[in-house]
Amino acid sequence: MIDLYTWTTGNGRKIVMMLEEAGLPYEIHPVNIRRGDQFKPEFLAISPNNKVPAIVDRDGPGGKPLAVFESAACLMYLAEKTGKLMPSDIGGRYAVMQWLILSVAGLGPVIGQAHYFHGPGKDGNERAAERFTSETRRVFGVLEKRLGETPWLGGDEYSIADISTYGRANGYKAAGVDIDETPRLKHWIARIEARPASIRAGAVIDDIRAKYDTPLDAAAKELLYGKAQYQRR
Ligand SMILES: N[C@@H](CCC(=O)N[C@@H](CS)C(=O)NCC(=O)O)C(=O)O
Repeated sequence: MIDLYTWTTGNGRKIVMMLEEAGLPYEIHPVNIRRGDQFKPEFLAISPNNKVPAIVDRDGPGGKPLAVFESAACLMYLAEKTGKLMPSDIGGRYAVMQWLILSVAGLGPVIGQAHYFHGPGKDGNERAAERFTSETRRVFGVLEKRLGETPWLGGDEYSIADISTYGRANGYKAAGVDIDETPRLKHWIARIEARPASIRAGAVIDDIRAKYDTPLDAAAKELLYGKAQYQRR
C-alpha cells in the first residue's frame, strides 16, 4: 500500500497518474497547501522541502516503510518497484531519465514562475512574465522537436518522462503560451489525456478538489508566496 501525500496541482497529479498506470493500491492524504498543511511537522518529516507530492511505501525494501519526496524520485521509485513505465536496459533507462530530469529541472521551475508572474505576482512584473513565458515556449520547442523523432519522450513507449512532463506542460494556458505553436506537443497532451489511467487520475484529483479545496485568498497567498513561505523550519 502506498500512502500518497498530494494536492490538486500538476506535480501532485503526476503520482496519481503513475499509481493508476501501475495498478498499485494507494491511499490519498490531501495536503492543502493553501491552508499550510505543507508546513506541519508530520508532513515535513516525509517531505522536508515542504512540497507535494511525497509517498510512503508501507511495504518498502526489507518490508519496512520507505518515504520518498520530489515527484521525479517518487516516479522513479514506483517504476522500479513495479517494473512499469521505465525500460530495464541502461540505454532505454537513460533515454527516459534525461527527459524526466528536463521536466523537473528545466520545465517545472520555469513554468511555475510563469504561472506566478501571470497570476498573483502580475502587477509591475511584465518583464519577468515575458521572460518565463519565453523560456517555457523555448522548452516546448525542444519537446516538439523530440516528438517529431519518437512517439513518446523516452522513445517508443509511454514512460514516467511523459507523465512528469505532462504534469507541468498541461499548465500552458496560465503560463501565457499558445499550444497551437507546438502541434505535436498539443497532440501528445491529447494522447496522454485519453489514456484510461489519466482519466481515472483526473477523477481522483477532481474528488480531492471537491472535498478539500479552499480559495486562494490573502491568507493562502501569504503561505505560498509571503513571509510564511520563507520562514526557516
Ligand atoms: N520539484 C518539486 C516541486 C513540487 C512543488 O512545487 N509542489 C508545489 C505544488 S505543485 C507545492 O507543494 N507547493 C507548496 C509550497 O511551496 O509551500 C517536485 O517535482 O516534486
